[in-house]
Amino acid sequence: QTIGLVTTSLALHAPSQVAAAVKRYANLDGYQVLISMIDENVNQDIQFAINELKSQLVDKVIINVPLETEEAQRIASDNDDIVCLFLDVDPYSSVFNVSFNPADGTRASVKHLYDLGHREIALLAGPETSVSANLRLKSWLDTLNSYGLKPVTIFHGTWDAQSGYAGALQMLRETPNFTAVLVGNDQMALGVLSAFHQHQVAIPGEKSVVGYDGTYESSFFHPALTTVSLDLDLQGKEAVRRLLDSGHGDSARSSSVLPAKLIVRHSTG
Ligand code: IPT
Repeated sequence: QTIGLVTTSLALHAPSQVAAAVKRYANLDGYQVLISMIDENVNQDIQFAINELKSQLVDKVIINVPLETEEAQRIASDNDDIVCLFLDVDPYSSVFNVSFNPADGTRASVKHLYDLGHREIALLAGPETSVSANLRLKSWLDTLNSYGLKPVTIFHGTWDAQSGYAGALQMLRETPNFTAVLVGNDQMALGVLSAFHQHQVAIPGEKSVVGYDGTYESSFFHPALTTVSLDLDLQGKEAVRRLLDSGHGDSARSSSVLPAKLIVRHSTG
């Protein structure tokens, strides 16, 4: 028996860790996993990927691609001959999903910086096309606002280290007075650390850095990254379990919102 996984680029650490978990837990249940990777958030590609899986007689598919609620709803109804479970949609939408609370970890990270005395905080969010990136950004802004603060600046990157590096350099040039930066994911935070090292900016002496994802590698960054940790292994596990349980009709399709939690390491002070 086989389940499908349609995923965004596996060059990104979070989706690759989710794919590894999906494969592991599916195998434990006696299922194989067929993976179809797409590069861009283009609907055509998703349907193409789903069709590819359907042609292999796959009737249960996990979709880890950033999707607005309406797009996800359309994909689910266009493919009502199979079960689609979404991993990167608004957690509180009506589509069948297993996703992360976008607010608990972000709130804790802002509070952490506030309690350390930071008031000049810069934001480096993920791409504007990503639902999760926007939800994280919104929660940062709401929490800063609740402390009577506004961000020094807001940048958007593309999830990879290069974009974090470029964003940090631009911040150093344009608004160098910030004392901390909240970053939308660990890979971009890696690029930020690199830019700061290159410009002899002490971390956390001069600037603190907070990542997001808690990917395995983030504890080996220098300094070890303070980050909002997502249990990506648990997301894969829950997705497989809920997908396999969904065989028994619509009522068996129960979504789940997993917690995100701040891990304090050495990049903040
Ligand atoms: C999200 C990651 O947080 C981010 O780092 C990036 O890898 C992105 O996925 C790729 O789409 S996690 C997602 C399940 C919200």
